[in-house]
Amino acid sequence: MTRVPAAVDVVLPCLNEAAALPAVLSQFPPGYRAIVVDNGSTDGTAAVAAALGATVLPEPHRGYGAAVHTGIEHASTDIVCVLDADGSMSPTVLPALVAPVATGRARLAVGRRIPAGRGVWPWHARAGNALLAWLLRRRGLQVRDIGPIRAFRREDLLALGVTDRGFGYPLELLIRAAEAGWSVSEVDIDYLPRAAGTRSKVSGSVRGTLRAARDMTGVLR
Ligand SMILES: Nc1nc2c(ncn2[C@@H]2O[C@H](COP(=O)(O)OP(=O)(O)OP(=O)(O)O)[C@@H](O)[C@H]2O)c(=O)[nH]1
Ligand SMILES: [Mg+2]
Repeated sequence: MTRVPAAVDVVLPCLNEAAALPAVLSQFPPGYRAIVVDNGSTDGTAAVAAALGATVLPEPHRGYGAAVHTGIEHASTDIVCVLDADGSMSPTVLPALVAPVATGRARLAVGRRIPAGRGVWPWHARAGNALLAWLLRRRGLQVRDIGPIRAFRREDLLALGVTDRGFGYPLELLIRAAEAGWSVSEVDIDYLPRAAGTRSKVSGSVRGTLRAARDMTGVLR
């Protein structure tokens, strides 16, 4: 099992990312196909994505997990990736995440964000993230980030049965992977400033951080 897949669907959860999508989609490696899941954006995200050739799915239920889950359900490739659409990470790193899954070295590959420059990753978000990663390592999963970029086999992921539909989704996914004894490969990736003209929904604001903390705490209970 060392072949490189001919096609990989990439799920992009999107809430008002029209300004970021052109640069993100233009960097897709050959064979990687964008599925933009639009969560009621009001900035023309869906039209921009469609004009750039992405598959666009509307998701009426708000929340990161709701969008990601819908995208994975609609994906049709064996291996699927998930990537933030705000320009904070480049799709050019996706093949490095797909490789360990394609060869069978890992059931799940996740990106470990390495901030490219100061101010990219607010301290409160980073501290919470480090604490959660430590809790996961105590459960036997060797990760240093609860990152929003990952690759996996579609059937595997759907069988894990992640139920959170908000910002607890990435943490619940890792907890379930640990419980299922999955091999997880963590790949260093550059964490870039989000695209100009887009607004943070999560860690860039106190409100967003509190929402993510609430969702994640719910997962840990
Ligand atoms: N579908 C959907 N996507 C969302 C929602 N909230 C955020 N997103 C998307 O999820 C991704 C991550 O959201 P961000 O706002 O970048 O969150 P973050 O990376 O923690 O915060 P920043 O550090 O400010 O970038 C982006 O692609 C958003 O467009 C939501 O409610 N629904
Ligand atoms: Mg972001």
